[in-house]
Amino acid sequence: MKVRLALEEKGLDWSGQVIDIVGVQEQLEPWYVELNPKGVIPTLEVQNDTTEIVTDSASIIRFIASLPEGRSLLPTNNNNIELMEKLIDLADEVDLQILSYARHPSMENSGKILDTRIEKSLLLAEQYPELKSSYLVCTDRSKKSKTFRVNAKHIK
Ligand SMILES: N[C@@H](CCC(=O)N[C@@H](CS)C(=O)NCC(=O)O)C(=O)O
Repeated sequence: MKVRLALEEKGLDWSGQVIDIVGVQEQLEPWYVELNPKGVIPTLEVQNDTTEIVTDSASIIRFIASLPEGRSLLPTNNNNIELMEKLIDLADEVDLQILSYARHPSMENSGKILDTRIEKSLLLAEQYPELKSSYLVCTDRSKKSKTFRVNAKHIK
Protein backbone atom coordinates (compact mmCIF):
# COMPACT_ATOMS: atom_id res chain seq x y z
CA MET A 1 0.00 0.00 0.00
CA LYS A 2 2.71 2.49 0.91
CA VAL A 3 4.61 1.78 -2.31
CA ARG A 4 1.50 2.37 -4.41
CA LEU A 5 0.81 5.60 -2.48
CA ALA A 6 4.39 6.80 -3.05
CA LEU A 7 4.20 6.03 -6.81
CA GLU A 8 0.91 7.86 -7.11
CA GLU A 9 2.02 10.86 -5.03
CA LYS A 10 5.20 11.12 -7.07
CA GLY A 11 3.07 11.12 -10.22
CA LEU A 12 5.02 8.42 -12.03
CA ASP A 13 3.82 6.30 -14.90
CA TRP A 14 3.36 2.94 -13.19
CA SER A 15 1.34 -0.21 -13.26
CA GLY A 16 0.82 -2.77 -10.54
CA GLN A 17 0.32 -6.48 -10.32
CA VAL A 18 -1.52 -8.04 -7.39
CA ILE A 19 0.30 -11.00 -5.87
CA ASP A 20 -2.08 -13.30 -3.98
CA ILE A 21 -0.15 -14.23 -0.83
CA VAL A 22 -3.03 -16.13 0.78
CA GLY A 23 -4.86 -18.35 -1.74
CA VAL A 24 -2.46 -18.95 -4.63
CA GLN A 25 0.61 -17.95 -2.55
CA GLU A 26 2.12 -16.49 -5.69
CA GLN A 27 4.97 -14.91 -3.69
CA LEU A 28 6.47 -18.41 -3.60
CA GLU A 29 6.36 -19.00 -7.36
CA PRO A 30 9.90 -19.37 -8.78
CA TRP A 31 9.50 -16.38 -11.16
CA TYR A 32 8.71 -14.16 -8.15
CA VAL A 33 11.39 -15.58 -5.81
CA GLU A 34 13.94 -14.86 -8.54
CA LEU A 35 12.96 -11.19 -8.25
CA ASN A 36 12.47 -11.12 -4.50
CA PRO A 37 14.69 -13.76 -2.80
CA LYS A 38 12.80 -13.44 0.52
CA GLY A 39 9.54 -14.31 -1.23
CA VAL A 40 7.66 -11.33 0.20
CA ILE A 41 5.71 -8.46 -1.30
CA PRO A 42 6.27 -5.78 -2.45
CA THR A 43 8.81 -5.72 -5.30
CA LEU A 44 9.45 -2.78 -7.60
CA GLU A 45 10.66 -3.32 -11.17
CA VAL A 46 12.04 -0.14 -12.68
CA GLN A 47 12.23 0.03 -16.45
CA ASN A 48 14.56 2.65 -17.88
CA ASP A 49 17.39 1.85 -20.30
CA THR A 50 17.98 -1.15 -18.06
CA THR A 51 15.71 -3.03 -15.66
CA GLU A 52 16.32 -2.58 -11.95
CA ILE A 53 14.69 -4.51 -9.11
CA VAL A 54 14.15 -2.93 -5.69
CA THR A 55 12.78 -4.90 -2.74
CA ASP A 56 11.72 -4.02 0.82
CA SER A 57 8.98 -1.41 1.13
CA ALA A 58 11.04 1.13 3.11
CA SER A 59 13.88 0.94 0.54
CA ILE A 60 11.36 1.16 -2.30
CA ILE A 61 9.66 4.33 -1.04
CA ARG A 62 13.06 5.94 -0.36
CA PHE A 63 14.07 4.96 -3.91
CA ILE A 64 10.89 6.47 -5.38
CA ALA A 65 11.41 9.70 -3.42
CA SER A 66 15.00 9.94 -4.71
CA LEU A 67 13.99 9.92 -8.40
CA PRO A 68 14.52 13.24 -10.19
CA GLU A 69 11.31 12.98 -12.22
CA GLY A 70 7.81 13.69 -10.91
CA ARG A 71 6.77 15.69 -7.86
CA SER A 72 9.09 16.08 -4.90
CA LEU A 73 7.98 14.01 -1.91
CA LEU A 74 10.66 15.32 0.42
CA PRO A 75 10.17 17.99 3.07
CA THR A 76 12.24 21.13 2.51
CA ASN A 77 13.68 21.53 5.98
CA ASN A 78 16.20 19.24 7.63
CA ASN A 79 14.22 18.68 10.84
CA ASN A 80 11.31 17.36 8.84
CA ILE A 81 13.58 15.17 6.72
CA GLU A 82 14.93 13.68 9.94
CA LEU A 83 11.38 13.15 11.22
CA MET A 84 10.36 11.55 7.92
CA GLU A 85 13.29 9.11 8.12
CA LYS A 86 12.35 8.23 11.72
CA LEU A 87 8.72 7.60 10.75
CA ILE A 88 9.73 5.36 7.83
CA ASP A 89 11.97 3.35 10.19
CA LEU A 90 9.27 3.20 12.86
CA ALA A 91 6.68 1.85 10.40
CA ASP A 92 9.27 -0.62 9.14
CA GLU A 93 9.77 -2.02 12.64
CA VAL A 94 6.18 -3.24 12.84
CA ASP A 95 6.13 -7.03 12.53
CA LEU A 96 3.77 -7.32 9.57
CA GLN A 97 3.35 -11.04 10.05
CA ILE A 98 2.03 -10.54 13.59
CA LEU A 99 -0.16 -7.68 12.47
CA SER A 100 -1.61 -9.96 9.78
CA TYR A 101 -1.97 -13.19 11.67
CA ALA A 102 -2.42 -12.35 15.33
CA ARG A 103 -4.46 -9.15 15.41
CA HIS A 104 -6.64 -9.65 12.38
CA PRO A 105 -9.82 -11.62 11.58
CA SER A 106 -7.64 -13.85 9.39
CA MET A 107 -6.21 -15.25 12.66
CA GLU A 108 -8.77 -18.06 12.54
CA ASN A 109 -7.40 -19.23 9.21
CA SER A 110 -3.79 -18.24 9.60
CA GLY A 111 -2.66 -21.65 10.91
CA LYS A 112 -3.86 -23.22 7.65
CA ILE A 113 -2.39 -20.44 5.49
CA LEU A 114 0.99 -20.78 7.17
CA ASP A 115 0.93 -24.60 6.94
CA THR A 116 0.24 -24.37 3.18
CA ARG A 117 3.09 -21.86 2.89
CA ILE A 118 5.50 -24.16 4.75
CA GLU A 119 4.50 -27.17 2.62
CA LYS A 120 4.72 -25.23 -0.64
CA SER A 121 8.13 -23.72 0.11
CA LEU A 122 9.58 -27.09 1.19
CA LEU A 123 8.27 -28.73 -1.98
CA LEU A 124 9.65 -25.97 -4.21
CA ALA A 125 13.01 -26.08 -2.38
CA GLU A 126 13.38 -29.65 -3.68
CA GLN A 127 12.11 -28.83 -7.17
CA TYR A 128 14.28 -25.72 -7.62
CA PRO A 129 17.70 -26.41 -6.02
CA GLU A 130 19.03 -23.05 -7.31
CA LEU A 131 16.37 -21.28 -5.19
CA LYS A 132 16.63 -23.63 -2.22
CA SER A 133 18.19 -21.12 0.20
CA SER A 134 15.39 -18.63 -0.55
CA TYR A 135 12.72 -21.25 0.01
CA LEU A 136 14.26 -22.26 3.32
CA VAL A 137 14.14 -18.62 4.44
CA CYS A 138 10.42 -18.62 3.53
CA THR A 139 9.83 -21.86 5.45
CA ASP A 140 11.60 -20.50 8.48
CA ARG A 141 9.61 -17.25 8.43
CA SER A 142 6.29 -19.06 8.30
CA LYS A 143 7.31 -21.45 11.09
CA LYS A 144 8.26 -18.46 13.28
CA SER A 145 4.99 -16.70 12.46
CA LYS A 146 3.07 -19.78 13.52
CA THR A 147 4.70 -19.66 16.94
CA PHE A 148 4.69 -15.91 17.38
CA ARG A 149 1.06 -15.37 16.35
CA VAL A 150 -0.08 -17.15 19.53
CA ASN A 151 2.65 -15.76 21.81
CA ALA A 152 1.02 -13.05 23.94
CA LYS A 153 4.37 -11.53 24.90
CA HIS A 154 5.47 -11.19 21.28
CA ILE A 155 2.11 -9.77 20.20
CA LYS A 156 2.26 -7.17 22.99
N1 LIG B 1 10.13 -5.64 5.55
C1 LIG B 1 9.43 -6.16 4.40
C2 LIG B 1 8.32 -7.08 4.88
C3 LIG B 1 7.58 -7.72 3.73
C4 LIG B 1 6.50 -8.71 4.20
O1 LIG B 1 6.64 -9.38 5.24
N2 LIG B 1 5.45 -8.83 3.39
C5 LIG B 1 4.38 -9.75 3.71
C6 LIG B 1 3.03 -9.10 3.40
S1 LIG B 1 2.74 -7.68 4.35
C7 LIG B 1 4.48 -10.97 2.81
O2 LIG B 1 4.82 -10.86 1.64
N3 LIG B 1 4.14 -12.17 3.33
C8 LIG B 1 4.16 -13.37 2.57
C9 LIG B 1 4.96 -14.47 3.23
O3 LIG B 1 5.46 -14.28 4.35
O4 LIG B 1 5.08 -15.54 2.62
C10 LIG B 1 8.89 -5.01 3.58
O5 LIG B 1 8.46 -4.01 4.17
O6 LIG B 1 8.92 -5.09 2.33
